[in-house]
Amino acid sequence: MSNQTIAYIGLGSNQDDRNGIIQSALEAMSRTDGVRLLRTSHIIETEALSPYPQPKYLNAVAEVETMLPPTEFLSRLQRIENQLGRVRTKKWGPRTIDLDLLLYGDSIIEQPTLSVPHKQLHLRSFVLSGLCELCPDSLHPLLKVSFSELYGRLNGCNFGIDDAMSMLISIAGPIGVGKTTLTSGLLKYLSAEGIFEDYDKNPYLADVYAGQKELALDSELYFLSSSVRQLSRETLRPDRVYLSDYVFDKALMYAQNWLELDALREYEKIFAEQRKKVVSPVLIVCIDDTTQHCLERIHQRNRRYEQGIQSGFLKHQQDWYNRLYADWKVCPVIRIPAAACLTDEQVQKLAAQIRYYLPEAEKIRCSC
Ligand code: A4P
Ligand code: MG
Repeated sequence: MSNQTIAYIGLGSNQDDRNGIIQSALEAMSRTDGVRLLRTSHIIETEALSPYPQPKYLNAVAEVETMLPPTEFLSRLQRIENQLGRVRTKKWGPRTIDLDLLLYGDSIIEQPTLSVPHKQLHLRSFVLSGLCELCPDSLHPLLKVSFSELYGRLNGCNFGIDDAMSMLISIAGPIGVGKTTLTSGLLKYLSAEGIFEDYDKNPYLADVYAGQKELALDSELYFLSSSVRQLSRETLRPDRVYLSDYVFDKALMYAQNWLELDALREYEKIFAEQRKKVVSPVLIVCIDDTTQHCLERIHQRNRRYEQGIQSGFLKHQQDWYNRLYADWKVCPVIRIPAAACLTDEQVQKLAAQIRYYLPEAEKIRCSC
């Protein structure tokens, strides 16, 4: 039996001769006993992920084969960092070279000095783009999701989640896709507080659906003020996790659908002001399904005013969500087919994934 393991190392440099230092680190790795350098990704320039301004990084990922045990391998990497002049100043400070052990086969290692897979890799495009070049279809050992899918969730961004932020996770998708059902299902496995859109209290809604367009602005403003109340920084406590069955931004989609141009301009101004008051989600889960299936659910649940909804309106909603999330830079977005979050087991697995996107303190707080 082979005692060789394939491992991946993230390289980053934002000081001095960044390219030369990365090349030196790769050479030093290939000269290390018990390590064989197999392949490297392209070197890319990336904006620093940092709470304060610092120079851009060069980043790359290397694939190696090694017979060294993981802790031994990490200490060799740290020796290379030291040889190349790494001085540890402050956490996330500029560095000549940073070598992170991203993956060690499929191993899951949780020790005081070593966590594998690297704890932040699913939040960092500068790491995932290299992994996607080398092993796009391999699965993250804990999330059981391919690196190409993890990369797609980030839209080229890097996220660092701060413990002091309010933790809002929002479920998105067109009417009838199953947002409220999924939210309720997830709450069984996440100790989070549910936030449900109170559509049934909107006194204008039924009349608007029945064709009274002159009430559309009142209806949309009613929804807006209700969701601002539910999602505002004043309402959500920084030490809690919240799960909402809608995303704040979709208010604009409905306004665009219902309002005449003048009313829409007025609404957009109010929306932009109100948006400043609400907490941004740290994660969005967007459910996808066919318009036919959404229509079937709408007919089944039989809310009277929804029964006139046509498939064109649902298609428009799907397109709108697709456009929004094709360029979403606020947080990672998990796209999930409705058929993949039906059973209890599927929902439980999704809850475990969601928990993994929260910072350490919240992962613990949020575990049931
Ligand atoms: N450690 C635990 N697990 C690992 C692992 N899998 N690989 C421990 C490497 N080290 C691991 O690391 C701190 C401690 O983490 C080590 O003692 C080790 O036992 P460090 O390199 O000494 O210190 P650090 O730099 O403060 O932390 P770290 O974790 O390396 O920082 P990050 O999280 O890697 O962030 N922006 C861009 N664009 N590109 C970058 O490469 N890098 C960082 C550094 C921030 N922003 C960046 C980039
Ligand atoms: Mg490091």
